[in-house]
Amino acid sequence: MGIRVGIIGTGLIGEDHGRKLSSVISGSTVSAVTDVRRERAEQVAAIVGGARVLASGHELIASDLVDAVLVTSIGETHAEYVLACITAGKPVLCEKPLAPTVAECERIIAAEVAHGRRLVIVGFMRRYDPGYQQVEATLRSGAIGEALMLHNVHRNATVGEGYTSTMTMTDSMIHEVDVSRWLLDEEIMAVQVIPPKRTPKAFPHLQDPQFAVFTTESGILSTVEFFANAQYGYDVRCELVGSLGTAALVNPVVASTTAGGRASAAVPADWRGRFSGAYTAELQAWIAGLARGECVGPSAWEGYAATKVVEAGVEAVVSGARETIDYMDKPALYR
Ligand code: NAD
Ligand code: ISE
Repeated sequence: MGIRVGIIGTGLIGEDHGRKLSSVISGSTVSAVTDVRRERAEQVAAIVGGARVLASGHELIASDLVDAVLVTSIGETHAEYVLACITAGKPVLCEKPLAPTVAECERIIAAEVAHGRRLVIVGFMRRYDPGYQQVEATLRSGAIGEALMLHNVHRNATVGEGYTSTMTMTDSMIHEVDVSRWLLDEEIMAVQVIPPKRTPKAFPHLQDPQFAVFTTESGILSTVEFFANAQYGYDVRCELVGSLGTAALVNPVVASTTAGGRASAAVPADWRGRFSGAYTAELQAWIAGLARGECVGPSAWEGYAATKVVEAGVEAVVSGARETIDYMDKPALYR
C-alpha cells in the first residue's frame, strides 16, 4: 500500500500526478480525492482506482485514509490547505505557487517553523529535469567558468481567455524565477519587465509576449522571453553563459520523421509532454523521502522567495520600472 496520498484539486495536473502516483511511482497509492467540482473528483477517482471521493479539502486532510497530501487546486486556495496540513502534522506537496501573496507564504513559514519540522514541499519540477540538471552540474564542475548571464525562453502554444498580463509572472515565469535561483544559487534582487510588440494572436487584454530581466545578488542577469500564444507548441529553452563557455538545454526529441526531402521532430503540445519525466522524478523523490521519514523537495522557503520575486514582477509589469526586492532573514529550519 505504501504512502497513501490524498489529492485536493483534480484538474489537469491533479489528474496527471494522480495517474503517476497510482501506477508509475513505487511506494504510493491515491487513497482519497476531492474537488469543488465533485463530478471531476469522481472521474479522477475512477482513473486512479480505489480512491474515496471526500466532500472537502479539510475533510481529506483530517482523514485517517490519508498519510500525505497533494495540493493541486487553484493557487488562491493553496495557503489555506497547506496551513491545515501543517496543523494536522501531515506532509504536503503543494503545486506552484506556494501561495500567490508574500503575506500567505510568510504565514506558512511561521507555521512550519513553529511546528519545528519540515512538512511542505513546492512543485518546482524543473529542478528534476535531466536537461536542467546537466546545465547545473556543468556550472558546478567549473567547465564554463563563472556564471554571467542566463537566457530563458518559455513559450506556451495558447492560453485561455482568463489568462491575464500579470499571470505571465504568477503562473508561468515563476518557473524561471525558481530555475534562476536554483541554478545560480543566488537570490534575485531586482526585476524589470519590458513589453515587446504584441502578437495579434492574443486576446486584447493580454500583453503577449513579455520580456523580463532578473538581477541576482552578484549582478548576474537572467532574461526571460515569455510567449503565451506562440501557436506552434510548448517550448522551453535555457542557455547559461559563463566566463569560459556556455551550457544549454537540448530539448528532448523522442523520435524524428524523415520523408519527402524533410526531417522533422514533434514539438510537445504542453507542459505534460515536455516535463513528464521531471514530474515523475519529483513525485518519486517525495514518496521515497516520506518512506524514510524525510521531507525531500524544494522547501517553503523556496516557495516564499519565488513569490517575493513574482510580487515584484507583477509591480514591474504595471510600473515598467526596475523593482527591487528585500527578503526576511532565512529561518534556521531552511538553512
Ligand atoms: P485546473 O483548473 O485544471 O485545476 C484546478 C482544480 O482545482 C479544478 O478542478 C478546480 O475545480 C479545483 N478547485 C478550485 N477551487 C478548489 C477548492 N477550494 N478546493 C478544491 N478544489 C478546488 O488547473 P491546473 O492546470 O491543474 O493547475 C492547478 C495548480 O497546479 C495551479 O496552482 C497551477 O499553477 C499548478 N500547475 C503547475 C504546473 C507545473 O508545471 N508545475 C503545471 C500546471 C499547473
Ligand atoms: C502552467 O501553469 C505551468 O506551470 C507550466 O509548467 C507552465 O509552462 C505554463 O506556462 C503555466 O501556465
